[in-house]
Amino acid sequence: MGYQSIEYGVEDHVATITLNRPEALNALTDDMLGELGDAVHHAGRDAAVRVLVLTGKGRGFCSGQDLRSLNAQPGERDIGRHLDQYYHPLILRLAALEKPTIAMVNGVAAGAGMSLALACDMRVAAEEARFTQAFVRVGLVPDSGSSHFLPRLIGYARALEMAMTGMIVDSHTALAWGLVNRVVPSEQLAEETYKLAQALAGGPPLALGMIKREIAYGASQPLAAALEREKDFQIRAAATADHREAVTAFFAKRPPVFEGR
Ligand code: LHQ
Repeated sequence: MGYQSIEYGVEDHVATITLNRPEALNALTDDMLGELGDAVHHAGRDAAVRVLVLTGKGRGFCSGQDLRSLNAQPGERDIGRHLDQYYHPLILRLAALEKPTIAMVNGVAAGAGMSLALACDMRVAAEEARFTQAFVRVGLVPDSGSSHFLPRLIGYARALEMAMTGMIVDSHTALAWGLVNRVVPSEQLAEETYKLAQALAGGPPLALGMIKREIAYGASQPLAAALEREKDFQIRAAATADHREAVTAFFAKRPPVFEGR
């Protein structure tokens, strides 16, 4: 699709976005952020895409905001505008995508690069993956959704320790803390990630979209409100052809084939 700083491809209903500035551990430039936002938008609109995988080329996943390009514009940088223009729409778009998203964390995820991984629904990490809320190490504070996602995933105390110290968390600690769904040797990273992606791509797309919204809502709402939301979505799910297909397939003792309707 003519991207310069990322790669985008779709295979077997799974779209993959690969951050492609390996020489800077895929640090995020304006161009890259623009392309990333466009690719996520595209994946959302493409009915052939049922799952999105986000990964990085080379030995890093993403080292966060490109500090060189920030440095190049001292005095005239408006971080608020920068966040409004690039990061916020991207993170909101990822979170609102009614399709499962998986961060395939091949290496270090730092600062806003870690936020990107957190904004995905699941994380599969290579043993070499590392996570750091690097913001504080450059005198900044968590942004791009880290303050929202991190305490929900690993709890207050660990989130605060990561955010306040900028400590580097290795993949096994990340797994123990619930920051990632699984850790695999790097040579198995793609295989394991796409196995999960294919399992999700074979699921009922409308229900998966609703599950994503339901869990996000339920995580922050009182029980009574969550019950109402579950009811609304269950009524919708029960009315889909995919639900009828699944029940028919169950009694026919065959795997269901879902069409997203
Ligand atoms: C980099 C970067 C990088 C440029 C490695 N930029 N080149 C902030 C402000 C405004 C608006 C929006 O949001 C934000 C949010 C943020 O993301 S703030 C946090 C920004 N990120 C960081 O502070 C992380 C900086 N990087 C590091 O601490 C280390 O590179 C980590 C821990 C990620 C990896 O360490 P190593 O594995 O030892 O690799 P390295 O440091 O040797 O880096 C390899 C190369 O990548 C190196 O370039 P060189 O030419 O010397 O080989 C680095 O300069 C470059 N690089 N991160 N963010």
